Amino acid sequence: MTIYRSHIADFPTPDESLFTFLFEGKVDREIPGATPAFIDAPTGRTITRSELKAACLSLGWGLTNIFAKKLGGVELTRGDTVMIFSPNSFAWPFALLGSIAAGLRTTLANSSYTPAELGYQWKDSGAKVVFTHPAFVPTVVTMLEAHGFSKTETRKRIIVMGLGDKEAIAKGFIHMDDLLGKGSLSAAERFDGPLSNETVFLCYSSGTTGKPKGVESTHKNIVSVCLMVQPLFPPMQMGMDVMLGFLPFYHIYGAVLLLPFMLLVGSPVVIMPQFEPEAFCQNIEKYKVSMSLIVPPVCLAIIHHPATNKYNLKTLRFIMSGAAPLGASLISAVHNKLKSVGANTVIPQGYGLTEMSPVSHLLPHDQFLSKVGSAGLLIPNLEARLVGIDGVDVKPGEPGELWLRGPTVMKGYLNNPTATKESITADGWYKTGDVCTRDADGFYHIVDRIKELIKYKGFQVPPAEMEALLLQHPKIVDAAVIGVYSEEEATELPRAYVVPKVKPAPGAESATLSKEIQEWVRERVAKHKFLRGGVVIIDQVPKSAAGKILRRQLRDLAKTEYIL
Ligand code: 4UU
Repeated sequence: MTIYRSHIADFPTPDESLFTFLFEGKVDREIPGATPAFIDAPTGRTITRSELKAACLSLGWGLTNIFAKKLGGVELTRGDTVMIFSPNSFAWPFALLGSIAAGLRTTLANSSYTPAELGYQWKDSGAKVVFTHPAFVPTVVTMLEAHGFSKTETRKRIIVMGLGDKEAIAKGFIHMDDLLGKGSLSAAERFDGPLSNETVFLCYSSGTTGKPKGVESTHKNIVSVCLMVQPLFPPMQMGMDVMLGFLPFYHIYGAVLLLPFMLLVGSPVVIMPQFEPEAFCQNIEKYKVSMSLIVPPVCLAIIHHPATNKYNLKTLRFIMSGAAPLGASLISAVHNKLKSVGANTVIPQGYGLTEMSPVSHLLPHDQFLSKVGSAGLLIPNLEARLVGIDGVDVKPGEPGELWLRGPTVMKGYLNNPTATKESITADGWYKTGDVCTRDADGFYHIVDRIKELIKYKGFQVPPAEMEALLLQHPKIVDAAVIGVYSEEEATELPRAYVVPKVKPAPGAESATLSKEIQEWVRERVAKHKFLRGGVVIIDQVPKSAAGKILRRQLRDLAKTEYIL
């Protein structure tokens, strides 16, 4: 067995609840309460750390002492799960941290989910209540009604998100404002004490195979990862650095690095509802933004969008890309483009997985050009192995599946011991499903993915879920879904190979059926799952003797095809 470690010495991480860790003791002593924590990009509204802490303790009190007792909501007690279903907003961190202060688990749902997709996560996670953006209330109501809740019952399970903007929403629903300002969790009521094994986040990931599963990230996982990331992050200057936050908070990348991690380092996050090139550049100028976290397609926008030339981007010194591969040429191109407008920006990469809470590798900012294209170095406290298909560790420099061990490996998949056992060995190694090489300097390169997963712009598209959906189409008898890489969009695109009941003639007839299937899927799934890579009609899905789809064969086939 060859075990690799970080070049940075390991250190112990505390056994504290996430809330206590961020707002009590050492961190609280080091960062003044008057430091801005979050800024709402569209309005400029700002909240300081001490205001945030007070509001979260107040919301936590409201959730456990007012929601059921005074407002007719359902009872919420420690360990219950609440769902957050909203695009980024100023109210989002309050919903998360207020729930955490009250000892609740939070399950974070993609805000472009359809009622059916949301319903899957609602049921699987066992959530009792949904925090949602005012515009999304109808989706949640539809979802809850599909799960048998009456109109009155749905009102007990929805909390409309917002701070001081209650007038804007439909009457009859409980609003976050109704829970605020009525009391505050005392130290005794707060969620304190050793918590290493208690779940705080339940994000959904399909892992190496199958449908999305609830990833149980514990307080210890999240507290640890924040501390472990710090030594490889560029040093931040409190009072100087400003982070632009558009990555969705509901994905673990944003949920950890834009929220608890930034509260630990003490630099404010300017919250954008979503990525939009003009607003991105405008906000950098307006808020003198110095750093941002991105996914690879954002590089294309920076290179090609006219807004890059229109605004002052000189303050932008650091952007980190993660969640999908970013090629060396794109890194150089975006670096040069930013240089041409006067910004000397470093663009390192990070690598991670939901199951690793989520970061495991970071490229040091001062080596982003010398090690361009590398996913970086192992962060401290983690051990890594590169394992061949024979289960034996590969020789140095050779590609192998990355296995990881340490305090940030998830507790497991919720209510799914079989999947947990398949992905975490008895001695604690998490099998990533990604194939890497490690060079002589300890830098890792992600070279392949052996799991089924497709990533569209950093979002997971689980093939098994797409295939199950396609099999419900009346004209389809078999289907397989893979990802095809698009240079133009710097992302994989989901492509379906389908076997129709009645084979259409090649040409126009086939094209019509492909279009029809693409449209049918569009009506049923969140936008990141649209079959943007096309629908290809085939005679047979290649399968192993055991009936497993041979995705590799389809990927090879895809390389020879050109589809509009
Ligand atoms: C090639 O995408 C994530 C988490 C990403 C992340 C988080 C914090 C990156 C940097 C960071 O600092 O999680 P999931 O669960 O949605 O997807 C995980 C999968 C990986 O298994 C891998 O296949 O996404 C892919 N992936 C990458 N691939 C993630 N980062 C990279 C990368 N290069 N840099």
